[in-house]
Amino acid sequence: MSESSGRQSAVFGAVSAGVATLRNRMASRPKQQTVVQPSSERVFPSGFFWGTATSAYQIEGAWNEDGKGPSIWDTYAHMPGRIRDGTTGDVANDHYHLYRRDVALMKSLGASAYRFSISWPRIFPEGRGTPNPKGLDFYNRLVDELVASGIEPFATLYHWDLPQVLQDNGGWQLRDTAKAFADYAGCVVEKLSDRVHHFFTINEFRTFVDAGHRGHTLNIPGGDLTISVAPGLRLTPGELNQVRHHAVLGHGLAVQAVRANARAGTKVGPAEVILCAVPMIESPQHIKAAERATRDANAPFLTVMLEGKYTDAYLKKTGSDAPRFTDEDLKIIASPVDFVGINVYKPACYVLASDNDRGWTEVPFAKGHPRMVNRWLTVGPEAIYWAPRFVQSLWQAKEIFITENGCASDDVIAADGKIYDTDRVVFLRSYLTQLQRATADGVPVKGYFHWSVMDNFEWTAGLTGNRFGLFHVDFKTQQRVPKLSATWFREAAKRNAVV
Ligand code: PNW
Repeated sequence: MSESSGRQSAVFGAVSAGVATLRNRMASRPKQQTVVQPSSERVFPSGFFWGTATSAYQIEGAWNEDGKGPSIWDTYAHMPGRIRDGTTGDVANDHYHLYRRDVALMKSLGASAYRFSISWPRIFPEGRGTPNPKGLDFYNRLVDELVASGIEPFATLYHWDLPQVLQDNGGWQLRDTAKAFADYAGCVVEKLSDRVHHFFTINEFRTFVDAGHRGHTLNIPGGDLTISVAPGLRLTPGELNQVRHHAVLGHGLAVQAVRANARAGTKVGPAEVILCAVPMIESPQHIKAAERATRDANAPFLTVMLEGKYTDAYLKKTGSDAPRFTDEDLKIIASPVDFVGINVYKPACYVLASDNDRGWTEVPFAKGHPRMVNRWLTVGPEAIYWAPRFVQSLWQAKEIFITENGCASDDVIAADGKIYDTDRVVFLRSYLTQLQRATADGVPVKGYFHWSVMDNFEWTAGLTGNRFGLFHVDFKTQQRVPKLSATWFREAAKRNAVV
């Protein structure tokens, strides 16, 4: 309705007169700010860490500088046809040289924590022996910069970049690699634990082990998807189970190396991509079924690390392909940890209670079940509620970190120079709503690390395939531009709440 219209009817004229009277009345009242607020603020506990995450190979570049040895990812990315867009991590985000700028980006987000990984072959180009001082210097400088910026450093000791020399000798198929990993871990924590108070042993056991040594098949809407990563082997099931065993053994030995070499009070734990079975219906019998299914699904990794034994179901299922192990191995694998880190992107499956032997049945995904631009990223925000809940209920974890969560989007720079990644903002809000629900229910989640602070080398998708960052990166100019989601993250971190 327009008051300037010269063709007002009698009725409209009467309404206009009424509006004018109302406006006069309001003008005479003291000014009031009317802000529409959500009915309840979804606040996180005080001291909750708001962080972002990256890994060495995906951002550092400088692949052969300052005495660094080659890793299996240098080798793999240089093999023709392995990376979809033909790019490599040789330069990637050039973070090795631009780390100060990148820490400033994190500061601009109001982030209070940063999870990065240390490149094993930068420290030990030969996998073991004498550490390379220039490699250690880089992480010293990075940690100093973080601390000076008020950002708590969280370091991952292994994010898939095994020194190539160790792979040449047999890699994780050898028990000895677990021992070499622990020696490297002991050296790093001795140097950094005066400033770094949290160490993750290994990132995503399941992905680098299964996808690297046989091909990892994911259950996704519309069918299965098999992913492969370095070193790109196709082992037999029995050999694969032995590699799984050596990886968790490496974790346990590394936990012991941290206890022996780090400053008192240093905390250590794994960062595993938990397979979370989500109850399709939230009622007691279906919740119980999902909890059981989650324990079963994680048998070779989280379950054995936190229970000190392989489940009967896992040993029965693997039969003659079961890993060979001793009781002493199991004790090492289950060395007590201070926290459990979990990467949560998606529900592994939805389940319902069943009166079969195992007590649960899987619900097949509908073909049209929503996903993000990545084919594998099935949307299911409740996964980030149930995953930490089950980690607490199954294994009584004292502290839990969400070590990764995020999504790729097909970001484009709009005519006004901005990047409107509305899909990522909606993803973030729905997942963090569920995470806040977990903290409100008393689950001890201490922090959230968004994958990732900036677009980076997304493994076989390369530099341009899948952009996971809050900052857009132009890999030609190394320019970083905040996306809309960066603004969202900043506001959430500032308010310590879902926004
Ligand atoms: C994680 N899945 O990998 C890794 O830890 C990161 O290095 C990686 O960049 C990030 O997630 C995004 O992909 C995953 O298929 C790979 O479910 C695959 C899956 C999950 C995580």
